[in-house]
Amino acid sequence: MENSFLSTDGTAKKSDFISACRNEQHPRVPVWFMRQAGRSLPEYKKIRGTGSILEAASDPERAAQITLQPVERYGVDAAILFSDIMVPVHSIGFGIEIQPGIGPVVENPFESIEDLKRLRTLEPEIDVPYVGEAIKILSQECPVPVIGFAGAPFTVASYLIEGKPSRLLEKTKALMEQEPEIWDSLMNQLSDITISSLNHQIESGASAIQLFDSWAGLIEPEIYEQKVFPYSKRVLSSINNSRVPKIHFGVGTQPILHLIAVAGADVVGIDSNTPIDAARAKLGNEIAIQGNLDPEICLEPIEVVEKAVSEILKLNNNNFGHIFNLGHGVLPDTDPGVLSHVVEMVHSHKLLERKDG
Ligand code: 1CP
Repeated sequence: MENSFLSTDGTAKKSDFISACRNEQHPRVPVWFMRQAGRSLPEYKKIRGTGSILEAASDPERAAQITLQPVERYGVDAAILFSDIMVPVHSIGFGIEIQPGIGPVVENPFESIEDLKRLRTLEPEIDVPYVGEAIKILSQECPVPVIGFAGAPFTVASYLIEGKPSRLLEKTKALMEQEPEIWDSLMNQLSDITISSLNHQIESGASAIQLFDSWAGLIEPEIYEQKVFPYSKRVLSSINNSRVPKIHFGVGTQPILHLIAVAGADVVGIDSNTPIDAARAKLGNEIAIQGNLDPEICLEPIEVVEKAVSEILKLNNNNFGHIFNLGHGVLPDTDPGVLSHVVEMVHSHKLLERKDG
């Protein structure tokens, strides 16, 4: 069944989320939230422990439990594995820490050709066995599809080069322009790591994958096309299982939306500045869209949230290829009650049956 996902016991379960990824008919709009695991949930804080997120994510039982928390609390239509985009490069020993309140920090950032030696092929069963184990636990316990994910080569490269979160990406831009051969080698190595990581998650039971190229919109469209797009395309075209929907997401991608799609996505994730109807005008009605409630709006009074949710559902215009989500991740101060209300609102909005059957 196309609109279902398989659990490891071999039973096929129907899923509005999978149907929407495939732009097929289903009764109600599916919804999940980027960064729904962790963050503001009190039940997360209880079991999170005091170590780094990288430690919490490397304990498969705990990672599976955290992944399930938003499914249980909000009733979302998909779970996203509790992990981080830096896990694969961390696991091969690049020297990454995730600092609370900051994000990924690299002790010795990537600077020169010598640093290529610090990267190697990812052997998932040896380097990140806990990722597969967490997904296997979830295949048994999670009532909705589990989304596996990876950072796209560009976004991961930007952290390795900048050494810490940056919105200017000056060093990254300098390297890609001034050292094209080093850039190509770095991006190829990161592409191989990303492909191994995603295929491992799928083999372990992930029912969909999302490629996060969070910062793809921070570079000029022409540069994106030459220096970033080819690698993301290779990653998406190297997914072994064609049944697994592929979601491709970035912030500020309006000018490059067609490239985000033709890189090989089944679903294009859009940010809050890209109205759904504008995205469809660029992409056509065949490809599914994921998004795009502004996470900042979730901090506003509930009437403001309701209005914004209704507006998005209206702009979607009864299209089956819509997965409701935020335009970027849940903000740490978000009241979980607001997200529960958003899920109720989205679920109570009925999609009309397609006349063509
Ligand atoms: O729903 C979930 O929270 C699932 C797990 C998850 C995901 C999907 C985490 C846990 N991180 C991510 C993806 C991720 N990590 C992205 C892509 C999504 C996005 O754009 O937000 C990015 C860019 C990162 C890098 C990262 N890791 C940041 C952002 C830094 C920046 O440049 O602004 C941060 C703050 C982290 C740390 C992190 N990752 C995850 C958690 C729960 C945390 C917080 C740290 C902690 O609890 O110790």
